[in-house]
Amino acid sequence: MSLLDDLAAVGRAPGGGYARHVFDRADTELREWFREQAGRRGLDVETDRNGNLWAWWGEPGPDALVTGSHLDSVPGGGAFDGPLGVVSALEAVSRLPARPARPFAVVVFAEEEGGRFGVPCLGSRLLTGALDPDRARALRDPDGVTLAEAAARAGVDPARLGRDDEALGRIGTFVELHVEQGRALDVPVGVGSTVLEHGRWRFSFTGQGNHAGTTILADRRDPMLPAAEVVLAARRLASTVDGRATVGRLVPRPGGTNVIASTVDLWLDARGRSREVVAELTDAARAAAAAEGCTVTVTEESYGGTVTFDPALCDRLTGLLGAPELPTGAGHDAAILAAHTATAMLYVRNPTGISHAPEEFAEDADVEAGVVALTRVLEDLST
Ligand code: HGY
Ligand code: MN
Ligand code: MN
Ligand code: MN
Repeated sequence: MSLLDDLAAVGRAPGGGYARHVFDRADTELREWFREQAGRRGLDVETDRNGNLWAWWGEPGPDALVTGSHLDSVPGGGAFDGPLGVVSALEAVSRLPARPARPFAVVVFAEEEGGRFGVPCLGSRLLTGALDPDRARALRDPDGVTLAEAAARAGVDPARLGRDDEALGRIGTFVELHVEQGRALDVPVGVGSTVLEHGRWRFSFTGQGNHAGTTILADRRDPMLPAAEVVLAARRLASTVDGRATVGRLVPRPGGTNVIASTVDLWLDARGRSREVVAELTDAARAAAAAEGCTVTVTEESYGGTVTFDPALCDRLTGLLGAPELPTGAGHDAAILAAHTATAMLYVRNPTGISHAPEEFAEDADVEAGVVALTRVLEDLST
C-alpha cells in the first residue's frame, strides 16, 4: 500500500524496525504526514487536549462514526502495528461513495504502545479518564523528561490533559483496523471478539553497589540476583494459568561491567489472570530479595481487564464480511473505548505471526482486502 510506503523511512531504529514515540521527532513527522493526507481528502484535523489527532469529514457532531488507530511503535517495532489502521482508514475515506450521513472522523491516538512514558493507550486512557492526569503529567521517559514537559514542547497544554467529555461524547461507533499480531488468522480479514486482560508492573530492587573484583560473594547484596529470579519465576507462574508474562526491559544502575548494581528495575508485562500471577510473583520477589539482603517494591503501572467488543456490532460485521471472529492477546485503543461506546475491530492477516518486531508483515493482497472490508463496514455504518 503506497501510503504505508510513505512512512517507511520515518523513525527507523538503528537495529531495524521503528522507534516512534509520542512527541518525539518521528511523531512530529508522522503528525505532519497525517495532516497532509487528511487535508488531501477534505478532512479537517484538530489535536485534542491529550494529543490525539481527529480528522473530521464535515462538522464534528454527536453519534459520530470514528475509525483509526495509532502511529507510534514499540522500540524496534514493525511497520504495520498501528499505521495499517490509520492508512486503511484514510484509504477507505477515498473509496467511500459519499460522505457518511452521520458525523465522521479518522482518529490517531497518542502513545498507544506506551513506548516512551510506560503507560499503554496513553492518549485513549487520558481521553476516557482511565488515567489520572496528575499521574500522567509526572510520567518520565528514560531520559527523565516528564510527559508535561514533552507535551508542552509539542504545543499540547499539559494543564489540560485529562478526561475529554466533549470528544468522548461525540463517538457513537468506533471501528479499528489492525494487523493481526499472532498466528490465529488464516484468511485475509477477521473480526475482533475479545482482548485479553493485561497489565504492567515495575519491580524495583535495591542492594549495595560495590566493586566486582574486591567484594567477596558473602559480602554482596546484588539486586541482579532477585531480579533474575523474578524473570524465571514469571515464566513458571504464567505457565500455571495459561497466561503470558514478559520481562522485556530490565535496567541495572549504574550499569558498569565491573560494578555490582545498586538498583535493578524491571518491568513485567503479564496477560491472562495477571493479578494472580503478580501476587505470587511478588512473594517470590520478596523472598529472593531478602535472601540477598536486598529490598524490593512492586508497583502496578497499568491494568486493563478482559474486554469483549460489542456483540451486536461484531455479529453485524461478521455477517457483512463473512469473516471469522477472533480473540487477541494484544491491547488496543479500541479496548479502552469499548467501555464507553459501541466498538469493533477488524484484523488483517499477518503471515509471519510475528509482531512488535521488524518481521511483522501483511501481504499487499491482504492489506487491500482489509481496506475493502473497512470501506464496506464504514458504508454500512454510515447512517
Ligand atoms: O502491547 C500490546 O498488546 C499492544 O500491541 N500495544
Ligand atoms: Mn503494539
Ligand atoms: Mn497496535
Ligand atoms: Mn576501579
